[in-house]
Amino acid sequence: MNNNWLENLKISKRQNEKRFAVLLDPDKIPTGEELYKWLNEIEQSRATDILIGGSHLSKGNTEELVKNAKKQTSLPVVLFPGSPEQVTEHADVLLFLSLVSGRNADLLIGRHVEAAPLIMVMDIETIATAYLLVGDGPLTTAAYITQTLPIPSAKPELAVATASAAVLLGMQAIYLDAGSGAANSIPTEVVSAVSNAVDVPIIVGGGIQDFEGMERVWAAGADLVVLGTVLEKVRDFSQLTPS
Ligand code: 1GP
Repeated sequence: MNNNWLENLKISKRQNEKRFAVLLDPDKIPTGEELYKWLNEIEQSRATDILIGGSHLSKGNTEELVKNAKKQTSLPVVLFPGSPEQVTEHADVLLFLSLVSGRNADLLIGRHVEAAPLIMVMDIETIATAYLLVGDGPLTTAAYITQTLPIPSAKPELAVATASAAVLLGMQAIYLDAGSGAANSIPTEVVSAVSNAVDVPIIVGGGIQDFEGMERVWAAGADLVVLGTVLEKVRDFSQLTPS
């Protein structure tokens, strides 16, 4: 099992080279010619990574989308799976997520036990990732589907304690998520508190709308910023260039 993606992310972190991922939700992105055009635009944008997955999929085909993203772009394709069914070895990297902000045993370890025998025989870089939902509502799909309470935004110390525990348990990256389409992105105070407390790469997403929003979380210590909803709606990178 190689670990190139994580090593590269650590190098980016050390060199303060901020990265930006486009999240493709298999349920919400176009197919056919439209998908082809969108993947070309992603390839030509300043995006450094592609994440694929969703907390709740009803019709999308993750494996097909991964294969298309691999074929039509040169960016690393990173799985961000909401369930074991979304795991495919055609991606470069698997974020093996444990929902450490919640107390749902299934999402802390249960699904992982189901998926592990398959993952062990796959040739895919697998990164133990602590996944923290943070926010105060309105209720996001992620919070509803996982049936967990997010960490309150005004309590950075709870996010720090949670992220620290995850690192002590051996987790290799932290994903701070306000939830897809969240009304408010993660407060910069939470990002900077977690970034100051732990050394592992920090991924931040949820509710980020524009370049200024990305810059704010980068400046607070995020190493990789993830954008999904805003790009699904407009499929246009112009709001992500400095004004
Ligand atoms: C969701 O962090 C991702 O898990 C991206 O969120 O869709 O709000 O950009 P958005």
